[in-house]
Amino acid sequence: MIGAPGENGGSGAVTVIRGTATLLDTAHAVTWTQNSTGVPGGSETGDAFGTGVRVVDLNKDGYADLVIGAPGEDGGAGAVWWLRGSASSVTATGAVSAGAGGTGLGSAGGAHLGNVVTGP
Ligand SMILES: [Ca+2]
Ligand SMILES: [Ca+2]
Repeated sequence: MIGAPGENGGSGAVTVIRGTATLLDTAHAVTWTQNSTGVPGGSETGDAFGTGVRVVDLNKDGYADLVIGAPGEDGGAGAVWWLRGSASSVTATGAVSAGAGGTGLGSAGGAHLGNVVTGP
């Protein structure tokens, strides 16, 4: 998974490239933005979607999920997205997002939620 927070005028994007026996399957790369069908929100200049990225099986179903941060969302409050993994690839089905206000942080000012996404 590759974050490109400066893509599309700073709205940002994340590209998923699956691995193969030889290395990377770039022919089947899939790029996700907030304008992708099923992904909550909309791409706006400065969102910086993809600044923080992580692959982790959050719901413990055996498929790796994508966690994507956009610290520029909502004027710098920031937000985080979760795209579920599946048997075939990442899917927007059931995708959710949470902004700074939804995670207990103040939504005003520049919390920049999603600037870093980490975990076990
Ligand atoms: Ca946005
Ligand atoms: Ca999962």
